[in-house]
Amino acid sequence: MKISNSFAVLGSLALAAAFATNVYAQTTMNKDSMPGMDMSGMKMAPTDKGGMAGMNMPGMAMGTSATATATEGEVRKIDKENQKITLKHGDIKNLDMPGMTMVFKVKDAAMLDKVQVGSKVRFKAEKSDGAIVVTSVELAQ
Ligand SMILES: [Cu+2]
Repeated sequence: MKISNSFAVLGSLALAAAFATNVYAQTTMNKDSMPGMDMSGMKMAPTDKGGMAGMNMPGMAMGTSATATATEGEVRKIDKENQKITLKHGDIKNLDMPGMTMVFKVKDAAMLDKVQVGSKVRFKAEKSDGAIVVTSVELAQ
């Protein structure tokens, strides 16, 4: 019991360190394109197994800026030929869109290589020329 507790603490510390590094990288690299720092990428998936209670830092709250924030989703269909992906997604705050299942165009077909049908993902979607385009997608952990 004592050992596993230590592990949980170590894990939290490691994650906190990673978190700090991530924020640093984003603020230095994306100063212009990401006002208000997008930390949503660090939000833990609900499926995470225990030990994450200590990760509830205030800074990890969802961003409120109009910049695209990461949205949780699940891949339902992948259409590489047409550069499209069907996602069952949660609320997309920057687009004022409630959760639903829909088809998105992806900015880059290569983005589709890292996901599979059934993958839980975090993605960003933005309006571009009247269409909604997924600009980034990563596997949720
Ligand atoms: Cu939608």
